[in-house]
Amino acid sequence: AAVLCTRIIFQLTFLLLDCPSRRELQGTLKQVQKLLTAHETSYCNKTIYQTTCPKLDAPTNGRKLGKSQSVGHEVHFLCDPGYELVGAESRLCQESLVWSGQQPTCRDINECASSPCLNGGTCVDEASQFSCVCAKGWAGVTCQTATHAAAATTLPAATNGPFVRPPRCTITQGTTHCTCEPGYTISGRDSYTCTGISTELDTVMMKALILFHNGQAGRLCQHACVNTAGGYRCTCPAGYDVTRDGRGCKDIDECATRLNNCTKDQTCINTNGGFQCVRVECPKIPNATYIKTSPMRCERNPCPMDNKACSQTPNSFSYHYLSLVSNLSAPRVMFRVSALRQVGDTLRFSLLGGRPIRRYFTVQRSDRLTGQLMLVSPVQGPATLEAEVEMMELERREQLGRYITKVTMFVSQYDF
Ligand SMILES: *[C@@H]1O[C@H](CO)[C@@H](O)[C@H](O)[C@H]1NC(C)=O
Ligand SMILES: *[C@@H]1O[C@H](CO)[C@@H](O)[C@H](O)[C@H]1NC(C)=O
Ligand SMILES: *[C@@H]1O[C@H](CO)[C@@H](O)[C@H](O)[C@H]1NC(C)=O
Ligand SMILES: *[C@@H]1O[C@H](CO)[C@@H](O)[C@H](O)[C@H]1NC(C)=O
Ligand SMILES: [Ca+2]
Ligand SMILES: [Ca+2]
Repeated sequence: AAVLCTRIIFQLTFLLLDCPSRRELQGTLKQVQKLLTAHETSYCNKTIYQTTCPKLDAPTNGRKLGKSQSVGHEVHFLCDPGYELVGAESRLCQESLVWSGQQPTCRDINECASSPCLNGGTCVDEASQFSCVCAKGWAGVTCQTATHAAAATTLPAATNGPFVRPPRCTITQGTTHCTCEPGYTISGRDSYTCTGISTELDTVMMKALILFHNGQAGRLCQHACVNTAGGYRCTCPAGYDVTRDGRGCKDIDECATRLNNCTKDQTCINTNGGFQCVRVECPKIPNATYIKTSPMRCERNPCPMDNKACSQTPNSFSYHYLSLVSNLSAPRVMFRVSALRQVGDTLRFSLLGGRPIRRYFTVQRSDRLTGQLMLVSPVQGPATLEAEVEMMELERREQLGRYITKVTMFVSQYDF
Protein backbone atom coordinates (compact mmCIF):
# COMPACT_ATOMS: atom_id res chain seq x y z
CA ALA A 1 0.00 0.00 0.00
CA ALA A 2 2.86 2.32 0.77
CA VAL A 3 4.41 1.75 -2.66
CA LEU A 4 1.10 2.32 -4.39
CA CYS A 5 0.57 5.32 -2.24
CA THR A 6 3.94 6.74 -3.08
CA ARG A 7 3.38 6.21 -6.81
CA ILE A 8 0.07 7.94 -6.71
CA ILE A 9 1.51 10.73 -4.63
CA PHE A 10 4.22 11.13 -7.20
CA GLN A 11 1.75 11.31 -10.02
CA LEU A 12 -0.83 13.43 -8.30
CA THR A 13 1.14 15.73 -6.05
CA PHE A 14 -1.27 18.47 -6.96
CA LEU A 15 -4.04 16.49 -5.25
CA LEU A 16 -2.37 15.14 -2.17
CA LEU A 17 0.24 16.57 0.09
CA ASP A 18 0.40 13.80 2.62
CA CYS A 19 -0.13 10.11 2.45
CA PRO A 20 -3.81 9.91 3.30
CA SER A 21 -5.76 7.32 5.13
CA ARG A 22 -7.05 4.34 3.17
CA ARG A 23 -10.53 5.83 2.99
CA GLU A 24 -9.30 9.17 1.79
CA LEU A 25 -7.19 7.43 -0.80
CA GLN A 26 -10.13 5.47 -2.18
CA GLY A 27 -12.17 8.64 -2.44
CA THR A 28 -9.38 10.39 -4.26
CA LEU A 29 -8.93 7.50 -6.66
CA LYS A 30 -12.62 7.57 -7.57
CA GLN A 31 -12.39 11.27 -8.24
CA VAL A 32 -9.38 10.79 -10.45
CA GLN A 33 -11.08 7.98 -12.35
CA LYS A 34 -14.14 10.13 -12.90
CA LEU A 35 -12.02 12.97 -14.17
CA LEU A 36 -10.17 10.71 -16.58
CA THR A 37 -13.38 9.08 -17.85
CA ALA A 38 -15.07 12.37 -18.46
CA HIS A 39 -12.09 13.69 -20.31
CA GLU A 40 -11.80 10.55 -22.39
CA THR A 41 -15.51 10.40 -23.23
CA SER A 42 -15.68 14.00 -24.29
CA TYR A 43 -12.62 13.47 -26.46
CA CYS A 44 -13.95 10.25 -27.97
CA ASN A 45 -17.37 11.70 -28.58
CA LYS A 46 -15.84 14.39 -30.73
CA THR A 47 -13.16 12.61 -32.59
CA ILE A 48 -14.37 9.08 -32.98
CA TYR A 49 -18.07 8.62 -32.39
CA GLN A 50 -19.70 11.98 -33.11
CA THR A 51 -20.08 12.12 -36.89
CA THR A 52 -23.67 13.33 -36.94
CA CYS A 53 -25.34 16.71 -36.97
CA PRO A 54 -27.92 17.52 -34.31
CA LYS A 55 -31.42 16.25 -34.82
CA LEU A 56 -33.60 18.41 -37.08
CA ASP A 57 -37.31 18.89 -36.56
CA ALA A 58 -39.89 18.97 -39.32
CA PRO A 59 -41.38 22.44 -39.73
CA THR A 60 -44.82 23.01 -38.23
CA ASN A 61 -47.43 22.09 -40.88
CA GLY A 62 -44.79 20.31 -42.91
CA ARG A 63 -42.65 17.20 -43.21
CA LYS A 64 -38.98 16.32 -43.22
CA LEU A 65 -37.74 13.77 -45.75
CA GLY A 66 -34.58 11.82 -44.90
CA LYS A 67 -33.64 10.57 -41.45
CA SER A 68 -29.85 10.42 -41.65
CA GLN A 69 -27.99 12.99 -39.59
CA SER A 70 -24.57 11.85 -40.85
CA VAL A 71 -22.04 14.11 -42.48
CA GLY A 72 -22.69 14.44 -46.21
CA HIS A 73 -26.36 13.52 -45.96
CA GLU A 74 -29.21 15.84 -46.88
CA VAL A 75 -32.69 16.23 -45.51
CA HIS A 76 -35.54 17.77 -47.51
CA PHE A 77 -38.55 19.70 -46.34
CA LEU A 78 -42.10 19.71 -47.63
CA CYS A 79 -45.13 21.63 -46.48
CA ASP A 80 -48.66 20.35 -46.02
CA PRO A 81 -51.22 21.35 -48.66
CA GLY A 82 -52.24 24.95 -48.10
CA TYR A 83 -48.78 25.95 -46.89
CA GLU A 84 -45.72 27.15 -48.72
CA LEU A 85 -42.10 26.64 -47.75
CA VAL A 86 -40.12 29.69 -46.72
CA GLY A 87 -36.38 29.09 -46.44
CA ALA A 88 -34.13 26.22 -47.42
CA GLU A 89 -35.77 23.37 -49.33
CA SER A 90 -33.02 21.04 -48.13
CA ARG A 91 -30.17 21.11 -45.59
CA LEU A 92 -26.83 19.31 -45.69
CA CYS A 93 -24.96 17.88 -42.69
CA GLN A 94 -21.57 19.49 -43.12
CA GLU A 95 -18.09 18.31 -41.95
CA SER A 96 -18.31 20.85 -39.16
CA LEU A 97 -21.34 18.90 -37.87
CA VAL A 98 -23.51 21.92 -38.54
CA TRP A 99 -26.46 21.83 -40.93
CA SER A 100 -26.22 24.12 -43.94
CA GLY A 101 -28.77 26.89 -44.36
CA GLN A 102 -31.54 28.01 -42.09
CA GLN A 103 -34.38 25.93 -40.78
CA PRO A 104 -37.35 26.54 -43.13
CA THR A 105 -40.90 27.27 -42.06
CA CYS A 106 -44.26 26.50 -43.63
CA ARG A 107 -46.30 29.62 -44.17
CA ASP A 108 -50.03 29.59 -44.74
CA ILE A 109 -50.93 30.44 -48.33
CA ASN A 110 -53.32 33.37 -48.46
CA GLU A 111 -55.58 32.09 -51.22
CA CYS A 112 -57.80 35.11 -50.82
CA ALA A 113 -55.04 37.45 -51.92
CA SER A 114 -53.93 35.15 -54.70
CA SER A 115 -52.64 36.85 -57.80
CA PRO A 116 -51.14 35.36 -60.93
CA CYS A 117 -48.09 37.59 -60.66
CA LEU A 118 -45.58 36.40 -58.08
CA ASN A 119 -42.85 38.11 -56.15
CA GLY A 120 -44.39 41.54 -56.15
CA GLY A 121 -45.17 41.57 -59.86
CA THR A 122 -47.98 43.78 -61.12
CA CYS A 123 -50.71 42.30 -63.26
CA VAL A 124 -51.59 44.07 -66.50
CA ASP A 125 -54.79 43.48 -68.44
CA GLU A 126 -54.67 42.25 -71.99
CA ALA A 127 -57.53 41.27 -74.29
CA SER A 128 -57.98 37.66 -73.18
CA GLN A 129 -54.78 37.20 -71.24
CA PHE A 130 -52.72 38.88 -68.67
CA SER A 131 -49.11 39.82 -68.40
CA CYS A 132 -46.99 40.56 -65.38
CA VAL A 133 -44.72 43.49 -64.91
CA CYS A 134 -42.15 41.94 -62.63
CA ALA A 135 -40.42 43.54 -59.71
CA LYS A 136 -36.67 44.10 -60.02
CA GLY A 137 -34.71 40.85 -59.96
CA TRP A 138 -37.59 38.67 -61.16
CA ALA A 139 -38.63 37.42 -64.58
CA GLY A 140 -40.87 34.87 -66.28
CA VAL A 141 -44.49 34.87 -67.32
CA THR A 142 -45.63 35.01 -63.71
CA CYS A 143 -42.44 36.58 -62.29
CA GLN A 144 -41.56 33.19 -60.88
CA THR A 145 -37.86 33.29 -61.68
CA ALA A 146 -35.05 35.24 -60.12
CA THR A 147 -33.00 36.91 -62.84
CA HIS A 148 -30.00 37.44 -60.63
CA ALA A 149 -27.74 34.41 -61.05
CA ALA A 150 -26.58 34.52 -57.47
CA ALA A 151 -30.10 34.82 -56.22
CA ALA A 152 -31.21 31.88 -58.30
CA THR A 153 -29.27 29.36 -56.30
CA THR A 154 -30.79 30.50 -53.04
CA LEU A 155 -34.26 31.09 -54.42
CA PRO A 156 -36.76 30.07 -51.78
CA ALA A 157 -38.94 27.18 -52.80
CA ALA A 158 -42.01 29.15 -51.89
CA THR A 159 -41.82 31.13 -55.09
CA ASN A 160 -41.73 28.12 -57.37
CA GLY A 161 -44.79 26.89 -59.17
CA PRO A 162 -45.23 23.13 -59.21
CA PHE A 163 -43.73 22.80 -62.68
CA VAL A 164 -41.23 25.60 -62.64
CA ARG A 165 -37.89 25.52 -60.87
CA PRO A 166 -35.11 27.99 -60.57
CA PRO A 167 -32.05 26.98 -62.54
CA ARG A 168 -28.57 26.73 -61.10
CA CYS A 169 -26.50 29.36 -62.76
CA THR A 170 -22.83 30.14 -62.87
CA ILE A 171 -21.10 33.13 -64.33
CA THR A 172 -18.04 32.29 -66.41
CA GLN A 173 -16.11 35.06 -68.14
CA GLY A 174 -19.13 37.32 -67.97
CA THR A 175 -21.53 34.77 -69.48
CA THR A 176 -24.23 33.13 -67.45
CA HIS A 177 -24.70 29.39 -67.83
CA CYS A 178 -27.75 27.84 -66.30
CA THR A 179 -28.65 24.21 -65.85
CA CYS A 180 -31.78 22.54 -64.61
CA GLU A 181 -32.52 19.70 -62.25
CA PRO A 182 -33.25 16.33 -63.87
CA GLY A 183 -36.78 16.30 -65.28
CA TYR A 184 -36.72 19.99 -66.05
CA THR A 185 -35.65 21.84 -69.15
CA ILE A 186 -34.56 25.41 -69.72
CA SER A 187 -37.43 27.35 -71.19
CA GLY A 188 -39.10 30.70 -71.28
CA ARG A 189 -38.34 33.85 -73.16
CA ASP A 190 -35.72 34.75 -70.62
CA SER A 191 -34.21 31.22 -70.57
CA TYR A 192 -33.83 31.56 -66.84
CA THR A 193 -36.70 29.22 -66.17
CA CYS A 194 -36.62 25.47 -65.67
CA THR A 195 -39.91 24.01 -66.76
CA GLY A 196 -41.23 20.59 -65.94
CA ILE A 197 -41.27 18.06 -68.81
CA SER A 198 -45.03 17.76 -68.48
CA THR A 199 -45.98 20.69 -70.66
CA GLU A 200 -49.58 19.58 -70.59
CA LEU A 201 -49.75 20.26 -66.87
CA ASP A 202 -48.02 23.54 -67.46
CA THR A 203 -50.75 24.56 -69.87
CA VAL A 204 -53.39 23.60 -67.34
CA MET A 205 -51.71 25.74 -64.74
CA MET A 206 -51.53 28.71 -67.07
CA LYS A 207 -55.17 28.27 -68.03
CA ALA A 208 -56.13 28.22 -64.38
CA LEU A 209 -54.20 31.41 -63.81
CA ILE A 210 -55.83 33.13 -66.76
CA LEU A 211 -59.25 31.98 -65.63
CA PHE A 212 -58.57 33.25 -62.16
CA HIS A 213 -57.37 36.55 -63.45
CA ASN A 214 -60.45 37.07 -65.58
CA GLY A 215 -62.63 36.93 -62.52
CA GLN A 216 -66.16 35.53 -62.52
CA ALA A 217 -65.49 32.05 -63.89
CA GLY A 218 -62.38 31.69 -61.81
CA ARG A 219 -63.59 33.69 -58.85
CA LEU A 220 -62.46 31.82 -55.75
CA CYS A 221 -65.54 32.83 -53.81
CA GLN A 222 -68.74 34.31 -55.19
CA HIS A 223 -68.95 36.73 -52.28
CA ALA A 224 -66.17 36.88 -49.68
CA CYS A 225 -63.04 34.87 -49.02
CA VAL A 226 -61.70 34.24 -45.53
CA ASN A 227 -58.14 32.99 -45.25
CA THR A 228 -57.63 30.18 -42.75
CA ALA A 229 -54.55 28.27 -41.64
CA GLY A 230 -53.89 25.73 -44.38
CA GLY A 231 -56.89 26.70 -46.46
CA TYR A 232 -59.62 29.27 -46.97
CA ARG A 233 -63.38 29.39 -46.86
CA CYS A 234 -66.05 31.40 -48.59
CA THR A 235 -68.75 33.30 -46.80
CA CYS A 236 -72.07 34.68 -47.95
CA PRO A 237 -74.13 37.67 -46.88
CA ALA A 238 -77.16 37.24 -44.61
CA GLY A 239 -80.03 35.57 -46.46
CA TYR A 240 -77.77 33.19 -48.36
CA ASP A 241 -76.28 29.77 -47.70
CA VAL A 242 -72.90 28.68 -49.00
CA THR A 243 -73.40 26.24 -51.89
CA ARG A 244 -72.25 22.63 -51.77
CA ASP A 245 -69.02 23.36 -53.60
CA GLY A 246 -68.20 25.84 -50.84
CA ARG A 247 -67.74 28.75 -53.22
CA GLY A 248 -71.10 30.07 -54.26
CA CYS A 249 -74.02 31.65 -52.45
CA LYS A 250 -77.53 30.29 -52.69
CA ASP A 251 -80.58 32.28 -51.66
CA ILE A 252 -82.52 30.94 -48.70
CA ASP A 253 -86.18 30.51 -49.62
CA GLU A 254 -87.83 32.02 -46.56
CA CYS A 255 -91.26 31.56 -48.11
CA ALA A 256 -90.85 27.79 -48.34
CA THR A 257 -89.92 27.63 -44.66
CA ARG A 258 -91.09 29.32 -41.50
CA LEU A 259 -88.34 31.89 -41.68
CA ASN A 260 -90.78 34.56 -42.88
CA ASN A 261 -93.15 36.57 -40.70
CA CYS A 262 -95.77 37.35 -43.33
CA THR A 263 -99.29 37.39 -41.98
CA LYS A 264 -102.13 35.23 -43.27
CA ASP A 265 -103.55 37.91 -45.53
CA GLN A 266 -100.14 38.59 -47.04
CA THR A 267 -98.33 36.70 -49.75
CA CYS A 268 -94.69 35.85 -49.20
CA ILE A 269 -92.46 36.64 -52.16
CA ASN A 270 -89.03 35.07 -52.01
CA THR A 271 -86.31 37.46 -53.15
CA ASN A 272 -82.59 36.98 -53.61
CA GLY A 273 -81.14 37.59 -50.20
CA GLY A 274 -84.48 38.13 -48.47
CA PHE A 275 -88.24 38.03 -48.83
CA GLN A 276 -91.17 40.43 -49.09
CA CYS A 277 -94.66 40.26 -47.64
CA VAL A 278 -97.12 41.70 -50.14
CA ARG A 279 -100.79 42.33 -50.04
CA VAL A 280 -102.78 43.48 -53.04
CA GLU A 281 -105.21 46.32 -52.43
CA CYS A 282 -107.59 47.08 -55.24
CA PRO A 283 -107.23 50.64 -56.60
CA LYS A 284 -109.68 53.35 -55.71
CA ILE A 285 -110.67 55.13 -58.88
CA PRO A 286 -113.54 57.63 -59.18
CA ASN A 287 -116.63 56.39 -61.05
CA ALA A 288 -115.65 52.71 -60.76
CA THR A 289 -115.36 50.02 -58.10
CA TYR A 290 -113.06 47.04 -58.07
CA ILE A 291 -113.24 43.72 -56.35
CA LYS A 292 -110.56 41.15 -55.76
CA THR A 293 -111.19 38.08 -57.84
CA SER A 294 -107.96 36.37 -56.79
CA PRO A 295 -105.07 37.30 -54.46
CA MET A 296 -103.28 38.94 -57.39
CA ARG A 297 -106.14 40.32 -59.47
CA CYS A 298 -108.79 43.05 -59.24
CA GLU A 299 -111.70 43.39 -61.65
CA ARG A 300 -114.04 46.28 -62.23
CA ASN A 301 -117.68 45.90 -61.25
CA PRO A 302 -120.03 46.31 -64.21
CA CYS A 303 -120.49 49.99 -65.08
CA PRO A 304 -123.95 51.59 -65.01
CA MET A 305 -125.36 52.09 -68.51
CA ASP A 306 -124.11 55.27 -70.24
CA ASN A 307 -121.46 55.98 -67.57
CA LYS A 308 -118.64 56.94 -69.90
CA ALA A 309 -116.29 57.87 -67.02
CA CYS A 310 -116.67 54.37 -65.63
CA SER A 311 -116.29 52.54 -68.90
CA GLN A 312 -113.01 54.39 -69.59
CA THR A 313 -111.39 53.00 -66.42
CA PRO A 314 -109.34 49.83 -66.61
CA ASN A 315 -111.30 46.57 -66.72
CA SER A 316 -108.78 44.81 -64.55
CA PHE A 317 -105.54 45.12 -62.65
CA SER A 318 -103.26 42.13 -62.28
CA TYR A 319 -100.18 42.01 -60.10
CA HIS A 320 -96.92 40.18 -60.61
CA TYR A 321 -93.74 40.06 -58.57
CA LEU A 322 -90.29 39.27 -59.91
CA SER A 323 -87.15 38.62 -57.90
CA LEU A 324 -84.09 39.76 -59.79
CA VAL A 325 -80.39 39.95 -59.15
CA SER A 326 -78.44 43.16 -59.41
CA ASN A 327 -76.78 44.22 -62.70
CA LEU A 328 -78.75 41.94 -65.01
CA SER A 329 -77.45 42.31 -68.53
CA ALA A 330 -79.70 44.11 -70.99
CA PRO A 331 -81.62 43.98 -73.26
CA ARG A 332 -83.77 41.12 -72.06
CA VAL A 333 -87.45 40.27 -71.85
CA MET A 334 -88.80 40.55 -68.32
CA PHE A 335 -92.49 39.84 -68.78
CA ARG A 336 -95.05 39.10 -71.48
CA VAL A 337 -98.69 40.21 -71.61
CA SER A 338 -101.05 38.50 -74.05
CA ALA A 339 -104.64 38.93 -75.14
CA LEU A 340 -106.56 35.66 -75.48
CA ARG A 341 -108.16 36.77 -78.70
CA GLN A 342 -108.49 39.86 -80.81
CA VAL A 343 -111.30 42.17 -79.77
CA GLY A 344 -111.87 45.23 -81.98
CA ASP A 345 -109.56 46.25 -84.80
CA THR A 346 -106.51 47.31 -82.78
CA LEU A 347 -104.55 46.00 -79.81
CA ARG A 348 -102.11 48.46 -78.22
CA PHE A 349 -99.43 47.86 -75.59
CA SER A 350 -97.78 50.66 -73.67
CA LEU A 351 -95.66 51.36 -70.61
CA LEU A 352 -97.19 53.56 -67.92
CA GLY A 353 -95.14 55.44 -65.37
CA GLY A 354 -92.63 58.22 -65.32
CA ARG A 355 -89.06 58.74 -66.23
CA PRO A 356 -87.40 56.44 -63.66
CA ILE A 357 -89.17 53.46 -65.15
CA ARG A 358 -88.51 54.49 -68.74
CA ARG A 359 -84.81 54.63 -67.95
CA TYR A 360 -84.78 50.88 -67.45
CA PHE A 361 -87.76 49.52 -69.38
CA THR A 362 -89.64 49.69 -72.60
CA VAL A 363 -92.66 47.83 -73.93
CA GLN A 364 -92.73 46.37 -77.40
CA ARG A 365 -94.93 44.00 -79.33
CA SER A 366 -93.61 40.49 -79.81
CA ASP A 367 -96.51 39.10 -81.85
CA ARG A 368 -100.04 40.04 -82.90
CA LEU A 369 -101.52 39.40 -79.44
CA THR A 370 -98.48 39.82 -77.19
CA GLY A 371 -96.55 42.73 -75.76
CA GLN A 372 -93.35 42.39 -73.76
CA LEU A 373 -91.72 44.36 -71.01
CA MET A 374 -88.04 44.75 -71.90
CA LEU A 375 -85.17 45.62 -69.63
CA VAL A 376 -83.05 48.09 -71.60
CA SER A 377 -80.43 49.01 -69.03
CA PRO A 378 -78.95 47.05 -66.08
CA VAL A 379 -80.42 47.90 -62.68
CA GLN A 380 -78.04 48.17 -59.72
CA GLY A 381 -79.62 46.82 -56.58
CA PRO A 382 -80.89 46.95 -54.00
CA ALA A 383 -83.95 48.44 -55.62
CA THR A 384 -87.67 47.91 -56.04
CA LEU A 385 -89.14 48.94 -59.36
CA GLU A 386 -92.77 48.98 -60.46
CA ALA A 387 -93.67 48.94 -64.12
CA GLU A 388 -97.22 49.06 -65.47
CA VAL A 389 -98.03 47.56 -68.81
CA GLU A 390 -101.28 48.66 -70.35
CA MET A 391 -103.07 46.67 -72.98
CA MET A 392 -105.87 48.49 -74.80
CA GLU A 393 -108.46 47.14 -77.21
CA LEU A 394 -109.79 49.63 -79.76
CA GLU A 395 -112.43 49.68 -82.46
CA ARG A 396 -112.20 52.65 -84.82
CA ARG A 397 -110.15 54.47 -82.17
CA GLU A 398 -112.83 53.92 -79.60
CA GLN A 399 -111.65 52.22 -76.41
CA LEU A 400 -113.30 48.86 -75.85
CA GLY A 401 -111.21 47.58 -72.97
CA ARG A 402 -108.19 48.43 -70.87
CA TYR A 403 -106.16 45.95 -68.84
CA ILE A 404 -103.34 46.93 -66.50
CA THR A 405 -100.55 44.55 -65.51
CA LYS A 406 -98.42 45.77 -62.61
CA VAL A 407 -94.99 44.17 -62.45
CA THR A 408 -93.02 44.74 -59.25
CA MET A 409 -89.35 43.84 -59.41
CA PHE A 410 -87.27 43.26 -56.30
CA VAL A 411 -83.63 43.72 -57.27
CA SER A 412 -81.13 42.21 -54.84
CA GLN A 413 -78.05 43.97 -53.57
CA TYR A 414 -75.71 41.45 -55.20
CA ASP A 415 -75.44 39.89 -58.63
CA PHE A 416 -76.62 36.60 -57.14
C1 LIG B 1 -20.74 11.56 -25.19
O1 LIG B 1 -21.83 11.19 -26.05
C2 LIG B 1 -22.88 10.53 -25.40
C3 LIG B 1 -23.91 10.05 -26.42
O2 LIG B 1 -23.98 10.93 -27.52
C4 LIG B 1 -23.50 11.42 -24.35
O3 LIG B 1 -24.54 10.77 -23.65
C5 LIG B 1 -22.42 11.87 -23.38
O4 LIG B 1 -22.96 12.80 -22.43
C6 LIG B 1 -21.22 12.51 -24.11
N1 LIG B 1 -20.18 12.85 -23.16
C7 LIG B 1 -19.53 13.95 -23.14
C8 LIG B 1 -18.55 14.14 -22.06
O5 LIG B 1 -19.74 14.84 -23.99
C1 LIG C 1 -90.99 40.98 -40.07
O1 LIG C 1 -89.79 41.10 -39.31
C2 LIG C 1 -88.94 42.17 -39.72
C3 LIG C 1 -87.74 42.15 -38.86
O2 LIG C 1 -87.23 40.87 -38.83
C4 LIG C 1 -89.68 43.50 -39.53
O3 LIG C 1 -88.85 44.55 -39.99
C5 LIG C 1 -90.96 43.44 -40.31
O4 LIG C 1 -91.69 44.61 -40.07
C6 LIG C 1 -91.79 42.25 -39.94
N1 LIG C 1 -92.95 42.17 -40.80
C7 LIG C 1 -94.13 41.86 -40.32
C8 LIG C 1 -95.20 41.81 -41.34
O5 LIG C 1 -94.34 41.61 -39.17
C1 LIG D 1 -117.40 60.62 -61.93
O1 LIG D 1 -117.12 60.88 -60.55
C2 LIG D 1 -117.04 62.23 -60.21
C3 LIG D 1 -116.66 62.34 -58.75
O2 LIG D 1 -116.29 61.14 -58.21
C4 LIG D 1 -118.40 62.86 -60.43
O3 LIG D 1 -118.33 64.24 -60.14
C5 LIG D 1 -118.74 62.65 -61.88
O4 LIG D 1 -120.06 63.13 -62.10
C6 LIG D 1 -118.72 61.20 -62.29
N1 LIG D 1 -118.94 61.07 -63.72
C7 LIG D 1 -119.93 60.36 -64.22
C8 LIG D 1 -120.06 60.36 -65.74
O5 LIG D 1 -120.73 59.75 -63.55
C1 LIG E 1 -72.13 44.71 -64.21
O1 LIG E 1 -71.86 43.70 -65.15
C2 LIG E 1 -70.87 44.03 -66.10
C3 LIG E 1 -70.73 42.88 -67.06
O2 LIG E 1 -71.95 42.30 -67.35
C4 LIG E 1 -69.57 44.29 -65.40
O3 LIG E 1 -68.58 44.69 -66.31
C5 LIG E 1 -69.74 45.40 -64.36
O4 LIG E 1 -68.56 45.54 -63.63
C6 LIG E 1 -70.88 45.03 -63.42
N1 LIG E 1 -71.11 46.15 -62.51
C7 LIG E 1 -71.19 45.95 -61.20
C8 LIG E 1 -71.42 47.18 -60.39
O5 LIG E 1 -71.09 44.87 -60.67
CA1 LIG F 1 -54.74 29.86 -46.22
CA1 LIG G 1 -84.71 34.59 -50.06
